[in-house]
Amino acid sequence: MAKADEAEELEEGEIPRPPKHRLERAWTFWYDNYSAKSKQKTWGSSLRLVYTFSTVEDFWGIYNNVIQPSQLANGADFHCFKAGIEPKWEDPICARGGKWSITFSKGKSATTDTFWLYTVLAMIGEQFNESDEICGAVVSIRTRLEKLALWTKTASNEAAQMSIGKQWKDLLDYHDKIGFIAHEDAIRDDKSAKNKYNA
Ligand code: MGP
Repeated sequence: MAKADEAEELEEGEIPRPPKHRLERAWTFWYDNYSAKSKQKTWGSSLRLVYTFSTVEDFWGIYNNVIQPSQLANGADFHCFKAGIEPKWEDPICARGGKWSITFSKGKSATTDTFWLYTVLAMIGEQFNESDEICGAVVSIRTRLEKLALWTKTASNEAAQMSIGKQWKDLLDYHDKIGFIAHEDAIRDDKSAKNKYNA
């Protein structure tokens, strides 16, 4: 739950600003652009840190001033991760983790945008029972589809992953099957990696 900051000390004649509401922890938005990616030698070299926020007001400030994910160019990824965690398999906190994914065909942009917002609000509001297991979320815009992924920390912890997968579906009111792929399987088998869990 967000806590209001202590009232700031005012200079004479200064108008008090309402206190900001602190989140449990800081979060970072990242952006990656696939068109640049195809030209790059190393995956991730077009990944950019956009903004770190730790209050409710700063979250809405950035959210209301960036375009909706569905408006991003094909090939773009937009990420919201706990501050200090990079949205990469190589990050030490992500390395033994994996991701739950939901994929839409194009034309469901309103759903993608709503699901992205609800997912981010659930993360930053610490709504997940296993909130320590959450690394962050990614929305990916591709030519024919749009994808949402929720990255978690410990792929081997089946109970935690199943709890997160089911809770994610509940909060989005999403009823189709979703799958969890461990990053180590994605690294080994690339696009043919099998789901470790289904919810
Ligand atoms: P992906 O996770 O299958 O992305 O990665 P997506 O968006 O489902 O697929 P896309 O083709 O539509 O972009 C695609 C490829 O990017 C992988 O096979 C890797 O080669 C590379 N890649 C993706 N991620 C998340 C990473 C990462 O974290 N680290 C490294 N080194 N490569 C990655």
